[in-house]
Amino acid sequence: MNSHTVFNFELTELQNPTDIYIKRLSDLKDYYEDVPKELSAENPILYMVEKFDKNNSKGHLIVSTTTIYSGVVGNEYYFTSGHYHAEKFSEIYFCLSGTGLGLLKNKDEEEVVNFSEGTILHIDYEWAHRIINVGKTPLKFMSVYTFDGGFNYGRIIEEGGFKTKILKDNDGFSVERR
Ligand code: M6P
Ligand code: ZN
Repeated sequence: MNSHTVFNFELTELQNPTDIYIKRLSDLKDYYEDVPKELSAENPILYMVEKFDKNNSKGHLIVSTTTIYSGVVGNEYYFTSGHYHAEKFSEIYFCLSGTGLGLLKNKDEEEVVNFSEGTILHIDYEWAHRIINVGKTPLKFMSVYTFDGGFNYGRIIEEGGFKTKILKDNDGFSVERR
């Protein structure tokens, strides 16, 4: 039987994921300000999501790990698409390894928080959330969220996207607001 244990800390791995998918640059090209032609042709994998979605129905919790690889598209560090939740349900992100930032957005308000190994980010249901890897190694985080929360990707686009850009700046990063 698929037991009640879902995560092994020593391996930092989900046990028996029920779904695994990757996101490539072609899936996110509209989110970046400048996509160089060569990189577009290369179409790198930007991140991978592994999910443990045992019941996939009302009332259940979903656990996932997301691994964002290290790299830039133009000047922008790799990030997740980011989304609002469709319903009023919050989420927890726990950074397992790497160096990153969390970008949170509630209508016109945007906040950037540190999100590196050991950080637990409590995401209130009003806030859209995106994670950016600003380090040289993959950034891996676990999330725990409800089936009932659902996803709303369109609302960020309707609002004109995230205005905060996280750019490569020498060896580090700079935060710019458009
Ligand atoms: C986490 C969770 C998932 C989400 C994934 C990637 O694993 O929040 O629900 O799908 O990150 O984030 P996004 O879908 O915004 O690209
Ligand atoms: Zn979410």
